[in-house]
Amino acid sequence: MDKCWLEKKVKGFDGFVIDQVDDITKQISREIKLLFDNCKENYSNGKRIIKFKIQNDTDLIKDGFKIINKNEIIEIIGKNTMGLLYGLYTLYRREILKNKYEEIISNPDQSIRMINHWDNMDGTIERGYAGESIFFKDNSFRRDFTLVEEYARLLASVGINALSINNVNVHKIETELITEKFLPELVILNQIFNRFGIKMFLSINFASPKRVGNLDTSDPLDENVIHFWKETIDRLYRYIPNFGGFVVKADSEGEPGPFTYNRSHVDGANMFGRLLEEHGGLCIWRCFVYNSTQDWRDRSTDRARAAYDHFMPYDGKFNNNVILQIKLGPLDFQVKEPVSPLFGALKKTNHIIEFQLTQEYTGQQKAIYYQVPVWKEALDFDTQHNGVGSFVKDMIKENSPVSEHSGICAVGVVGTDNNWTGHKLMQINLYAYGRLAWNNCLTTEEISKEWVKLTFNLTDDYSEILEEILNTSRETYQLYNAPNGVGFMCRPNHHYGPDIDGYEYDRWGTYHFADRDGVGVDRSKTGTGYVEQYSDEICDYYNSLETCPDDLLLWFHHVPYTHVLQNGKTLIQDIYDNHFEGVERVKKYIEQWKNFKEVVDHVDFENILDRLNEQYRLSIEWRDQINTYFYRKSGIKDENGRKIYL
Ligand code: GCW
Repeated sequence: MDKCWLEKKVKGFDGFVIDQVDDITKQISREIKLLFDNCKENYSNGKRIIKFKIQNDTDLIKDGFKIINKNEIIEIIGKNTMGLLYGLYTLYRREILKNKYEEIISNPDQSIRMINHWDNMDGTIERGYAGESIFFKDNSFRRDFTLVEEYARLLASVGINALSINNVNVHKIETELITEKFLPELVILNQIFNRFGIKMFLSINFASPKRVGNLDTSDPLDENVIHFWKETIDRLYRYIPNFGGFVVKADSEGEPGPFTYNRSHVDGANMFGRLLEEHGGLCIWRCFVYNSTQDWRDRSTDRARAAYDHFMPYDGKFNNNVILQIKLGPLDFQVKEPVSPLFGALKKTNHIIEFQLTQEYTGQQKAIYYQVPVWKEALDFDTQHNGVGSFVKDMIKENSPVSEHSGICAVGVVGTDNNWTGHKLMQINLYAYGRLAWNNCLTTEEISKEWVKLTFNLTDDYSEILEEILNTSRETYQLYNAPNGVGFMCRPNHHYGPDIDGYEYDRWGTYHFADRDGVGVDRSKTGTGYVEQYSDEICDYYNSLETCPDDLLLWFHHVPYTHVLQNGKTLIQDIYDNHFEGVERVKKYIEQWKNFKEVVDHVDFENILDRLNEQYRLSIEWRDQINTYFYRKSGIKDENGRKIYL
């Protein structure tokens, strides 16, 4: 498999010394052999050597490290052994990037830095576009432990420390993952992850007591149900004493949950919380709960309100080891959504923000879509809940009663494809996710520069072009997609390509309400009232047509096609302009990429070119369907007389 950003070797170090001996320090020796050329173990007489030391340094928090570079001796100091490993990966990066430094002090900004796999045991991956599951095959384990180990290395090298291996939609066979029959193999996987400081979690089925425990109920307050879960959890921890815990998707899109028994999500989550607590485990409970059997005629229900409406009333009621997992936006990983109003509002409940690495709605590993701009938009958003400067990235930990039980998680992207992510360039999202979760202040440009340098061997001119393509890719994708934040104009079910009315009369609660006069969802104070879920300041900002940003206008308001935006254009003209421009940009990416033929690996070159051609084809489809649709609805011509089909 492709070694991604760990391909190159560091030269010029003579040896290294580590005092401590445990699994992680053994791991450090292995890593040095893989990443450094001719660097001898237990050797301190050379010119350039690395010394590893555990120290209770007051500058450091858990997993943090210092690197001190003095007279050719590099000292890596960790608060714990994982700090040493993270320090080593950082040293590796600095050497490859040729960054100069004397002292680095680095602590993670977020405690939980997790990946959720949506892998099924038959080997498929829900919303996966990079091959099959690296964990499972034929309703069992794949048993390619080398692959798992290579993956664990990639994750640890960017600071990821938690992972759930199976889909949150837990089907029949996966429901049995918690039973005796699968535990021995889970032990093996866990050992691999452990060596890289990664905690392993399982997604569980809320209805397991009925489905595998032969009970007639899964009511979380029923004694037999509690007993079933206690036995299950105790057994899991007998096999895997440092098991992470459970991820739970309950009462969501047909998955079972406490509502079946007229119980609340607090009843459900705390039942797990109490049982897991004895073992130091966590219950990660998803907030993706909404009515997925809505009637499009019903204008009073607004899906965007759902997470807040369901969970806000229970703030402060959850156990200390229960963590709410909240999708970045209130709908579902659209190209453009406002941040979930739960951030900043939730004040007494542990929580993590959820991103999506796999490109479900954003090109399915065919389009270039570098996600740091999306994530930064969310993390840097000022909720103004505690006055100006109440940024989401801070609110997450400050408002979690146990700040170690807060952080970030992201839906996984890798599969068995040789380059892991289907599209070679989209390896950047996995890399960037870890880097940004560790250091929330890194910029879009800093991360792409690092990744390009670590991954390719390009001169500065070429690097700059590639970085530019990556840095602008989200904006490009946004230009030719559903306009001005309205969302969901994709094909139903598989979500690839445009189908403007595909969800308009369906049950999923994702409508755009276009008619002959205008388009958009009225979520203002006089509409569904969604906007009131934000702090007063943010509510006013989005509620007013004067201040609501152009690219979120149709998320919050239904406006006429002739409405004049802040950029001075009418809405209809903005839709046309953006869609023409989006396609031109993709065309330019292709022209630019063609010049890389001689300077990158042949397989990578072809992989990226093929996918760019497909992105171009689909961007034209988006442009023409959207432009024609709105031209037909509005009857208003493009001011610039470009081709719009009738
Ligand atoms: O958007 C939806 C996806 C589902 C996914 C769900 C979720 C795993 O289309 O495939 O199910 O989100 O996040 O639970």
